[in-house]
Amino acid sequence: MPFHLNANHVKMGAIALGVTLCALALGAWGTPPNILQPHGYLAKTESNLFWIIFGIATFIFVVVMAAFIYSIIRFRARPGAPAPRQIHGLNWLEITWTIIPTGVLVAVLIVTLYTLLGAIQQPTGVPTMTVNAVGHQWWWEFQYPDQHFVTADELHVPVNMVVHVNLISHDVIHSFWIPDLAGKTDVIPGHDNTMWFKSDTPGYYRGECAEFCGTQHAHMDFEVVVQSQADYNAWVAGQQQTAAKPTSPLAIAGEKYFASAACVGCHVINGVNTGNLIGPNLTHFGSRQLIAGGVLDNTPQNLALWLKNPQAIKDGSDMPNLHLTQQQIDELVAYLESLK
Ligand code: HEC
Ligand SMILES: [Cu+2]
Repeated sequence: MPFHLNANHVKMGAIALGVTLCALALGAWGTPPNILQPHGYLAKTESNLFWIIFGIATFIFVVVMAAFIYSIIRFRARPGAPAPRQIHGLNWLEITWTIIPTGVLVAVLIVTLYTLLGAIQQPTGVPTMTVNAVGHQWWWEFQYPDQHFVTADELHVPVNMVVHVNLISHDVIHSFWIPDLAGKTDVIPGHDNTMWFKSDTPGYYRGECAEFCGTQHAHMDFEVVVQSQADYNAWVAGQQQTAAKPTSPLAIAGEKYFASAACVGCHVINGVNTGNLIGPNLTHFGSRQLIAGGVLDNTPQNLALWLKNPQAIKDGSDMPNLHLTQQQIDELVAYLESLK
């Protein structure tokens, strides 16, 4: 039976187009990190490239679909109509539809090369700083080699600064990605990569590991905090301090317990113990937003859950269930949350 275009086909086409447009609109909206809402030099350059290629692709899609729909309607089979003219082997047509796609691909190649080789080169005359981002299964450590301190889960940088990031892996291949600020770069054991970014608006930007690195890969997030130079300086000065001495009796008991328990075998709190151990440095734990790579937000309730049994929260994590009593948990929560 010959195909007849009817009102239902048109409706189905309209619905498909509507769903596609809604999905695109949703993708460009909301709070999750979003490459279409760039807040930094690199991310903007990269999203410009995306829009150019998307524009070219959309144009081609519309032209091809229009020709397609036109021919379906114009040349639809009618009872008794003669067979359409056969055009197989028509040279000018073959040549045209070889040349046009070649031209399109060359245009895409040129804008891509321009972006790769030119636009994303580091701008000159802008102040720079260096941090080391160390990927661990499954959390990020941030070392500030020039300011001499170490933190985790949270990377603070001043606005409008070119930040060089040395990417170091402690175990397997990870990938460092701050969608709002820059594209991803692999973090490979034994092969130290680097990347850089520059942000232009203060704010919080979610970063994530973008290379599957084990069961808790999805809980390997971090937060980039872009601050004014003055706020950043104040934060650095705070991080350079040794841990605050606890004042409440509960927190004092927590410090005592921390120093005497297994915790010191894996975690450092500057002023309590030393080293560069296998878990996050907790000196200023109370000032951070995330617990253990974003598996939980940092609240006293969530910290209590984490300490009760890390394995129930983040199965496979290197922090074992230490079978703490409720009293020990309350003390540790009071102490750790006081470490601003
Ligand atoms: C065997 C090593 C080990 C021991 C012992 C250990 N931890 Fe951990 N801890 C870790 C690791 C590894 C992580 C990061 C886990 C992850 O995100 O996957 C962690 C995460 C944490 C975090 C979240 C830190 C952050 O910045 O997100 C806190 C708080 C914490 N541990 C407290 C403690 C306390 C208190 C003790 C002692 C009662 C303790 N840990 C004992 C290895 C250990
Ligand atoms: Cu990872």
